Amino acid sequence: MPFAAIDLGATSGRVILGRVGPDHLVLDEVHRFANTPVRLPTGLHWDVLALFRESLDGLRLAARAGDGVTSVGIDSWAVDYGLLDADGALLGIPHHYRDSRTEHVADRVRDDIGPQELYGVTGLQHLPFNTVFQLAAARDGAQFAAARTLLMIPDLLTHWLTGAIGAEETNASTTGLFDARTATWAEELLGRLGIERGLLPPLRRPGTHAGTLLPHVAAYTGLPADTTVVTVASHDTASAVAAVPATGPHFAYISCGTWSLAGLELDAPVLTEASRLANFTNERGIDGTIRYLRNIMGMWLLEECRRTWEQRGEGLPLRELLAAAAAAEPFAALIDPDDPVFLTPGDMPARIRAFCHRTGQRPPETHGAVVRCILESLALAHRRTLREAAELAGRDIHRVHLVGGGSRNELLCRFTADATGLPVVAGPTEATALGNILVQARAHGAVGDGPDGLAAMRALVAATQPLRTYEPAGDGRAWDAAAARLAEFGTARRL
Ligand code: LRH
Repeated sequence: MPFAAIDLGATSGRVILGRVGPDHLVLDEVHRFANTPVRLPTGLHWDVLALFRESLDGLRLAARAGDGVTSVGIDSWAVDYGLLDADGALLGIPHHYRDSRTEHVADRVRDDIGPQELYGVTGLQHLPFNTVFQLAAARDGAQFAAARTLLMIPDLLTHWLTGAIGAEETNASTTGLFDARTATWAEELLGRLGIERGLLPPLRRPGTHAGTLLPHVAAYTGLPADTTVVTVASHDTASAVAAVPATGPHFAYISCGTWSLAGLELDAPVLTEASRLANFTNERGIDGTIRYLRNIMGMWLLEECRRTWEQRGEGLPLRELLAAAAAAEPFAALIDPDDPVFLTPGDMPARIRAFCHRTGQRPPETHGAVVRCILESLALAHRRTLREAAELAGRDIHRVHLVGGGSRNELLCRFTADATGLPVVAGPTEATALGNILVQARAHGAVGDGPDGLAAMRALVAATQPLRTYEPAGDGRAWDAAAARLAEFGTARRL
C-alpha cells in the first residue's frame, strides 16, 4: 500500500511516498524543497505558506506517481506554532525557535512557577525556545490577545489540508504545557501562566484519522477527496524513534540531523531532581512510550560552518571536508556543543575559535581542523548524554542506534562508537519519514498491530533498510582523556 509522508525539517522539507507490505518497505522521494527562514523586523520566521504550497506540490506529484495514495501524514520539528483568530485565520507568521525573543523570558516564567514544579509536571528539559517560553514572550502582544486556537506546525498544516483542529500528543509533549504523567494538557499550569484552556485543542493520538482533504486541496493535488490525513507521531524525533530498528529494551538511540537527540525509550517518565538538573526531557513517543533524551547541538554546528564558508566563497563539498577532517590531528581542539553560544545563526567558525580561546586551546584554523573539532566534540557529547541517561534511568545500554542524516557520516559514527565504547548501528537515514509512513501503514492494517505493533514496525525496518554496524575500536584511553578535558571546560550554562 502506498502512503505519503510530508516530512518537514529545519533546513529542508520532503514529500516521500512509501510502499509498505508484509515484507517490503520502499521509499521514493517525490519532492524536496528548501526550508529557508526569513528575517523580518519582528524577528526570525518560518515561511509557512511556502512550506504548505511545497507540500501541496509534493502531494500532487505523489498522486501522479502511479499507484495512488492511501493516506497522508505530516511531521515536523517541535515547539513552534501558529495562532488562529476567532475566524480561523492565521495571526502573524510563526516564529522560528532560533529567534532571540525568548532569550531572557525563561527567568520571568520561573518567577511565577519554580523550575522544580514545572519539571515535576511536564518533565520537559529546559530549552530557551520551549513553547511555554515563546508564549510568555508573546503574551502581551496584540496577536496573542486575538488568538483563539494554538496549532503546532504539523497540526496547522493538517488544518489547512482538512479543516480539522487538534493537537497531536508527541508534539504537544514538547510545549511545556503538557502533563508527562497523565498525557493531558497541564490545566493547572495553564491558569497560572495566563493561558486560556480553550487556546489548546483536543489532543489526538498517533495512528488516528485526523480528517479528509478539503475539496480545493483534493482538486489541486489530484488526490481523491476521501483521502485521509492520518495523525502520525508529528514530532519528527518521535517518528524517527518509532523507526529505530531496535529489539529489546537495552538500546539507546541518537536521532542525528540538525540536532542530535540522544537517549532511551522508557515506559514511564523520570521526574527526579537529578534528572531535572541533568536537563533530560520526557517527551512522548508512540504507544505511550517516553523519549527520555537530551538535545545536543548536532549537525547544526557543521551546517552553519558550511553556510559561513560558502558566503565567503570558501565552501567545499562535504566529502572533501570530511576527508580533511579524517586527516586532521586528533583531539587538537574540543568544544562543548551544548554551550548556548552555538544556538543562534551566524558565524560558527568564529564562535568555535572564540570558545577555544576562552578555554585555553589553540583554535582550529583549517576547515578540516574545524570539522574534526566538531565531530569529536559531538561524539563526546553523545557519550556524556548516553552515560547520564543510563544512570538516571537505571537502564544498561548494549548498543546505540544512530539514525537520520548523520548516520551517513562515517567519521561521526566511528567516533561515536569509539567514544561510547558501544557498537553503533547506523541507519536508516530516512528514519523520520519511515516512522511517519509506518504509523500510517499500521493504522491501515498493513503492518502488525496489537501490543507488539511497534516491535513489528521496527522488525520491518531492520529487515528492509540498509544498516551498518561500527564496533568500538581505536584508543579508548584517548577518548577518556578527551572526555575529562571537556568536563573541565565548565560551560557555565548548558542549553
Ligand atoms: C528536531 C527537533 C527536536 C526539537 C527541535 C526544536 O528536528 O524536533 O526534537 O527539540 O527540533
